[in-house]
Amino acid sequence: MNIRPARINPTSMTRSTCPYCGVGCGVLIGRDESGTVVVKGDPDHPANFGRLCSKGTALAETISLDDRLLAPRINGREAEWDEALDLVAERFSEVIANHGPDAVAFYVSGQLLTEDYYVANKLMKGFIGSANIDTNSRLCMASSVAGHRRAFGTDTVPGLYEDLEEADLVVLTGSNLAWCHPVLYQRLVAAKAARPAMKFVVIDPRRTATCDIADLHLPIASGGDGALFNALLAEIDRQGAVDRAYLDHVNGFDEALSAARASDPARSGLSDEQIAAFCDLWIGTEKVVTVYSQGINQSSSGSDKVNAILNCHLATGRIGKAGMGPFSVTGQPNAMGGREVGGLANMLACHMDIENPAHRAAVQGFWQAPTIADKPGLKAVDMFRAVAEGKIKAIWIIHTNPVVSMPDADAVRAALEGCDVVVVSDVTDRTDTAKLGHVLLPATAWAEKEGTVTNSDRTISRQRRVLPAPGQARHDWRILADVACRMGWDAEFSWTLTSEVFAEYAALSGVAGAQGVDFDISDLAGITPSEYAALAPFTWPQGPAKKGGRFFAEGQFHTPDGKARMLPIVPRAPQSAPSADYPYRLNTGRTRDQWHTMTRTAKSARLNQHLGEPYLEIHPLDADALGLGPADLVEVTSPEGRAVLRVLLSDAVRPGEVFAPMHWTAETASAARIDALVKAVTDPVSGQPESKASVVALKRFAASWYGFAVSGQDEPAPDAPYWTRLRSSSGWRMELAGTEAPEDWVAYARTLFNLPQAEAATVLDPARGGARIAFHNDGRLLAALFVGREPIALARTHIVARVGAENAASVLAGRPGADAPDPGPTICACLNVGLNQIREAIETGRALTVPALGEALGAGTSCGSCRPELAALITRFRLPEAAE
Ligand SMILES: Nc1nc2c(c(=O)[nH]1)N[C@H]1C(S)=C(S)[C@@H](COP(=O)(O)OP(=O)(O)OC[C@H]3O[C@@H](n4cnc5c(=O)[nH]c(N)nc54)[C@H](O)[C@@H]3O)O[C@H]1N2
Ligand SMILES: Nc1nc2c(c(=O)[nH]1)N[C@H]1C(S)=C(S)[C@@H](COP(=O)(O)OP(=O)(O)OC[C@H]3O[C@@H](n4cnc5c(=O)[nH]c(N)nc54)[C@H](O)[C@@H]3O)O[C@H]1N2
Ligand code: SF4
Ligand SMILES: [Mo]
Repeated sequence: MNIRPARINPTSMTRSTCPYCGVGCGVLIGRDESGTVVVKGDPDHPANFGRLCSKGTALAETISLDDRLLAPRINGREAEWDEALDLVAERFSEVIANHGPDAVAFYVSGQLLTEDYYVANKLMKGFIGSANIDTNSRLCMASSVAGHRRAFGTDTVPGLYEDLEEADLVVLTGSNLAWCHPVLYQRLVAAKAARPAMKFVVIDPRRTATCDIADLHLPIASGGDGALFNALLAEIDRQGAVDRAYLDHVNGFDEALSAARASDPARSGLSDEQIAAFCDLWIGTEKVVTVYSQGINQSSSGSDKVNAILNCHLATGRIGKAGMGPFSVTGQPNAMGGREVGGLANMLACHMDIENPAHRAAVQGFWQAPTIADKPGLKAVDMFRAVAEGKIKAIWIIHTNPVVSMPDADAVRAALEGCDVVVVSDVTDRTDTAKLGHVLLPATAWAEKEGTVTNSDRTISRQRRVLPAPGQARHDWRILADVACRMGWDAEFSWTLTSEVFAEYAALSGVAGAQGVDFDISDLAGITPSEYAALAPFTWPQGPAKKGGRFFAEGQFHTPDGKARMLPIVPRAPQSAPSADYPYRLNTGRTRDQWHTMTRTAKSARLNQHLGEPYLEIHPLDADALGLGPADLVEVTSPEGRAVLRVLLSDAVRPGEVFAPMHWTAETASAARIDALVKAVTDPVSGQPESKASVVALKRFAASWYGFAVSGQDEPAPDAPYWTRLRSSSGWRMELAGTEAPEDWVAYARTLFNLPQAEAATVLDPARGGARIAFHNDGRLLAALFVGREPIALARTHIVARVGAENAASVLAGRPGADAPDPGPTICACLNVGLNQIREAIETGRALTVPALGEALGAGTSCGSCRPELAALITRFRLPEAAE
């Protein structure tokens, strides 16, 4: 292929890729005059054309070495690499020798770079000889992978991003694109502005920020998508919209149709009118793209839900053509690359099948491997169960935090506590998982490492290194290869450059292509280090058979007869049903400005200002029935575990359903690891857990005191039944609550802040249970604690800003002076615009549109991630008279 060199930017910025979501935005990294690292959107990258969201914009704030793991550790003490690597190799070899290769496992991540992933997969499947390598993509993309493979024969995403812009109708189901793929969402907003006739349907039990763009929002019952898409298929047939010519490329139409006709549309939880409106729009719009994400995948019927969607596109031939097709958006930056490379326990490298003897022989031959795994390994949930049962005796966890993100997370924690050998490769030791590692291996982080990633539309981009490896940190692939060499395979793991790993992988994909597999990038097999250094983004495949573009417009599926398969779908409800003991449905997911378990995004004070506390979104009617007020705390219990969260009243969720973010950890809150409550039930085909449909009981957490604290000191150690701890612009901020008030608040505060000697100013009101304490050094505020019997209603932004300032005692008034009104919780993270400011501008009629808010306050004018929230605030605060 023609390897276009990346254009050299005159300002000597380095081109790389954002390490967060699967949109895969290109970034430019450089330094300003003062030498500070700056990150901007790459105007030439085909995913984002210069745009970045709030998380991408804040990347430079997350690269500090605070909290970094900088040297290997063995049982808590620092060690040399040689000792740590020898130990890992010895312990793994020992377990394999005594108990067989299936007694060891790797649990890896869709955030690993392709080269890292390639080495991990090669070591486990070809040399250790087990397929016990699984990845957090099992929690994320496995149902899409299973659905694709069942329908297409391979795990192929047929379309491209521009299809979403060219479509006349975009259906988003189980996707909160505005928060989770913000730049793709912004591309859609721009497409709609250019072509107002374009329509959007959002299918989600909640009214999310994404609904801002929706012409139609369908608040589907949890798990109801199978019933809805079955209804659509039956209606496609009834209205005569089946593409008979395209059916020549498809098997299974009749069976799929009769199953669809037999299924009850009412199980979608939608009214006949809503279903009819949806079907008419979908059938009546040829150029339709159906985008889906975790509301589809994370379900005990996830793969069937995927196939129900694919059925509709196959029946109408709306696939692989401009502006048409099913489109699974990937979550992690390299979720797609990991699938390509064979990171899942049931796949081989380069989309080849572990069950296929010809594929196994091809891979083994190419690797010159002593063995090759011949049956699928354990999928994530089963893998940790096997750890708990002692069947897996050594596990290596790389680039993921399963003690927080796996369902039934307390059981995962217990499993690791009981495991003989736990090795963790991470960039920090401050994770709930690393706390349990016997051996910790320091990895280089984004901006220090190099390799490639594949985004949602099959675009492969380079991540480039701009910072030196700090301390002893090494690249993930290098650490894996170092261990492989020590296990006796030095010839096969002897690369010295990342580009050599990539070239080997590209060559192997040619072997796959020769087997008729879709994934072939063998044009790059001869890539040189300098070509690799200059590699510009390109879309796979890039092999002799096909270069870039879409798949399946003319059929040509990767099944034995070349035809796609439609599947008969019998919709199933989520496995747990609400009951008298656990009456509420617990839905979980993401917030706009945090990334998963917060180890990186929570380093940015700016990002921490958006929804900076673990919360439970609950309908006001349910809250009333439970006696829950607006800022109360609620105790959430499931058969698996418990959490205590802040109540967030909202009619965006339906009565009987509650929503909580997945981000909080034992590092950031006392009891808010939401996966401790999630039942570990999985889809029978994909093994993906049902992360969005557990059942819980709710009870007011009867706090007798509430507290808010700020500190400019070292990390505080809160001791309270409820606490949360986050970095702020001036140090730390904490929320606290308890059931028994300490006798001496000043002593409590001294311990909390580790300020045994500092001068204190206090306002104590024991009769009313109130205390306000400010520690200072010659009048300069060091830390402050506010407690009372009710939730603390104080201007938090103002108090955070006071840390380090003079006149410490004045903070005890708790409110800003008239000259400095409280901006309220941050909505626009880029320009730091708060809710109160926005509300004021709307209520006074000063700004009644999103662009007007931009003009008046700057809000929404930089990355644009907050625009859907601005629109929602306008609807909420707009006074009736102003609307006239
Ligand atoms: N800000 C931010 N962005 C991220 C991430 C992050 O951590 N933070 N993570 C990235 C990753 S790895 C992923 S996988 C993606 C996930 O991206 P999304 O899938 O868009 O995000 P989620 O919030 O997990 O879930 C999407 C929606 O599914 C809805 N839902 C729940 N049950 C159902 C159902 O039965 N049917 C339907 N139709 N909808 C349902 C939920 O209410 C939720 O709004 O985001 C990526 N982007
Ligand atoms: N209830 C519920 N649970 C969920 C979900 C949900 O929607 N609801 N979503 C699921 C989904 S879709 C996903 S993708 C998972 C995500 O869950 P995880 O993968 O567990 O979450 P992360 O916080 O992204 O973990 C990444 C880890 O890698 C570390 N790290 C960062 N950079 C590097 C590096 O370069 N090398 C190495 N070795 N380590 C590094 C980080 O510090 C962090 O500890 O959560 C899943 N869990
Ligand atoms: S949308 Fe945001 S998080 Fe996703 S890749 Fe782009 S900048 Fe990064
Ligand atoms: Mo994900």
